[in-house]
Formats: sequence, C-alpha cells, structure tokens
Amino acid sequence: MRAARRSNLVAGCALVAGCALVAGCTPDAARCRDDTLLVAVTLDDASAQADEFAVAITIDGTASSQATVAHGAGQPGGNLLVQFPHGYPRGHVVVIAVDALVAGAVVGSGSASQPLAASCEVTPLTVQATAATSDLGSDDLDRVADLTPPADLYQCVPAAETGDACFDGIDNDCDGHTDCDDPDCTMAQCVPAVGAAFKLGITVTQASFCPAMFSSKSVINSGLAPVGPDCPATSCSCAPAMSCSSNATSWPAAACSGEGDGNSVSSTCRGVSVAAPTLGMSTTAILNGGGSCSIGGTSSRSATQWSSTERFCQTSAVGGGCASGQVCVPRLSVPTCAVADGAVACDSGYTETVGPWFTDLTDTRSCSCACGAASGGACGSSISFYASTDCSGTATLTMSASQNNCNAPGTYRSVKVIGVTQPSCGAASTTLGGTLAGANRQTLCCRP
Ligand SMILES: [Ca+2]
Ligand SMILES: [Ca+2]
Repeated sequence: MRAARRSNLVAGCALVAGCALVAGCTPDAARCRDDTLLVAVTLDDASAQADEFAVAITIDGTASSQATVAHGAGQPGGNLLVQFPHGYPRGHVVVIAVDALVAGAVVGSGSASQPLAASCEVTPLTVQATAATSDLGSDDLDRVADLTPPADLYQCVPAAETGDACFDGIDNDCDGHTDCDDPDCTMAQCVPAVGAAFKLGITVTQASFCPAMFSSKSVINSGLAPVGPDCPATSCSCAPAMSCSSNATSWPAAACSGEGDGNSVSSTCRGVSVAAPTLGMSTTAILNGGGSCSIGGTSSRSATQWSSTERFCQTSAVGGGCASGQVCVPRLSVPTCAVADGAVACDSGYTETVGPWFTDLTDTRSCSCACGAASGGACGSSISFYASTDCSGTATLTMSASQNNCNAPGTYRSVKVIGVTQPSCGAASTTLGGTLAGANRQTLCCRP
C-alpha cells in the first residue's frame, strides 16, 4: 500500500490536492494524471492578491465538497488537482467554484463546469474581481504574507480492499488501485461489459443455491419434449360389431295367413310387438352389412420434461478498476454468463450457449382415441325369439333365415340374429391436436 497523501474534502465526493495555485504550478495539460480533474486557474489582479481560496466542488449538482487552499499573494495563477477517492465519476459533470479571499473577504470569484469523459480532464477557470471588491488595491493586501503551499490538507484513511470492497468502485486501501486493479482483489476479474438487455452472472444446477454476491434470478430450460408419446393409447378401446339385418312376420291366423305384422331384426337385441295370440312366424334372408369397430376409452396428453435446466444467478458485485469496456466481477471456477429476455445477439466476448432457453412452456395438446379397421366377422344363419324383452333367458323359438313356421303359437317380446361372429379390430391409436412449445424465450451467453 502506497502512503499517498491527499486532500480529502468530503468523503465520497472529491478532493483537492497537490500543488495548488502556487509558484511552479503553471496551467499545463501535461500535468494531468489519470482519474483526476486538472483545473487551470487564471487570476485577475485583485484575485492574485488573495491569501486563500475557498473551493467548492459539486458532482451533478449534488454531493458538494468544500475546502480552502492557501495562496502566495501575487501569483497570477496555478493548478487545482481534483481527485476522487471513491472512484472516478466518469460520465458525470463536475462544477468547480472558486472564491478568492483576502483576510476572509471575497475579492474575486469564478467557476467552471466539466463533464468527465476521459480518464483525465483539464478545464480552465478564471477568477475575476467581484463588484464590491474590484476597487481593492494591492496596497491593502501588503500585510498578506506568502503562505506555505498547502500540499495536503487531509490524509486518506485506508481500509481493507477485499471482499465486497473489491466491487465498490473505490480505492479503499489508498494504494492507487481500485477494485480489479488492486492486487489484493484476487477474487475479482475483469470481463467484457454487457448491454442493458443482459444481466451478468453465472449458471448453477437448478438444485443449487447461488454463491455469495449472487442472487437467483431465473430458472432457464431447453430441450422441451413429452415424456413418451404425446398421447398414450393405453386407455383407448375398440368394440367390434356386425351389421346383420332380417325381418320376421307374425301371423294371427293358421297357415301364416291373414294380415301379417312385420318386425325388423338385427344382430343386436330389439323388442318386438307381436299381436297375440301368434299362430305363425316367417323370416326373410339375413343380410350381412359388414363389421365395424366403435371407439371407447380416453387418451390424456403425457407429462413434459426439459433436457437441460439451469439456475441463473445474477451478480450485484460489479466494480471498477478495469479497462474501458470491461467491468469487475467475482472470479469463480465457472465462466461468467449473461442472460437476456428474448432472442438477442450476444455482446462481444460472449458466445451463445445452445438452447433455445425458456422460463416457461405452453401446452395446448389434446388427444383422442382412434380404432383400426374391422376385418372378418360373419352374421350366422338363425333368428331367435324370446319371451323376455331383452333377449335374456332361453329362446322360445329359433328359426332359420327365409323360413315359414306356421305352427308357432306363443308370445314373443324380443328378437335377434344369433350365431354372429364378431370382426377383428385394428390396434387402437390416438390423434394429437394442439402444440407443446417453450415460452418466455431467453438468450444465454457465456465467456469461453
Ligand atoms: Ca474497492
Ligand atoms: Ca486499492
């Protein structure tokens, strides 16, 4: 740690140090040092007689700092060196106001404003007589003796520059090195800065906690797929059926005479209304209408899974002490990464990690069962009549197709074609509607 001495005006703002408005310190841009502001002060005759200068420094209109700087009367100008113990406020505007004082009375004043763009800036400042004191003559100031150049007013108070102090933009231990630039900050590293769309951090496994100086920001996933088929067919069923049709006519008079009462007959039981007493029955041919398979059961969409899931931990520790275009972040055994919403091109120095990545998914899949075609099957050649209404119990009359039975008294309430051989059904399958897709797209870019 270098035993630097400097003038500390107000902690956190700025300080004035070095040769100030004294002989030998002519305005000279070549004197400008990194991370300082050199104010080249020119004095008019009245101000040159000042024994002291009151200096006020303001950054962005706030955080005002004030100090007094002694002056050797008669010197026409000099330099004020403004330092920034808590980090060079690049991008901000510094305003310097100087009052020239003789025995505590203001004899001149001036100010200058300077944006801090480069690592060192030089700005001119002219101190001129104020209206009230412009008529002061040098004779009035004879009593002002030359003052010792006020090289330093205060000293920097060093503190440890480790841990969080490596990311605060301050040269904490006063060795002239800030954050990543300080050899004490071995756990810090400079990495390329990223655009506003990105958050800097690292990735860990989903089950892991984020390390110190990092906070969990999101869980990102890639490789979305269903677990197994989208629509399992295991709960689908197919019921085979044969279409067989005929007709049965009951007769109220002997010898199948009189006015017959026709009833359609199929391979499934159906009720009949037969005039009683029935004395005869006749049937027609059995027609084979073919086999069919009716769909039963349900199919539900399968669960989903990601092939890769990562937790993104964003770091709040972003310090200084790096070259332009770089920032100081914690050094870990894993590469520094950056995450952005949407599909965004990676910043220079970072490579996109194959995804795409998402924080969520949208699942609009719907499933339905389907059956294969029916094959085979036959209708048989007989028709049975039952006294029950649902073809239960023993058939009370069974007839071949295209037969007359003119001596078949009885009561018949249901009828069907019997001896049917059911067809075979092809394997049940499913159909898929809708889609499964990742949602809330993310871009993950990492250092090599
Ligand atoms: Ca620091
Ligand atoms: Ca340091």
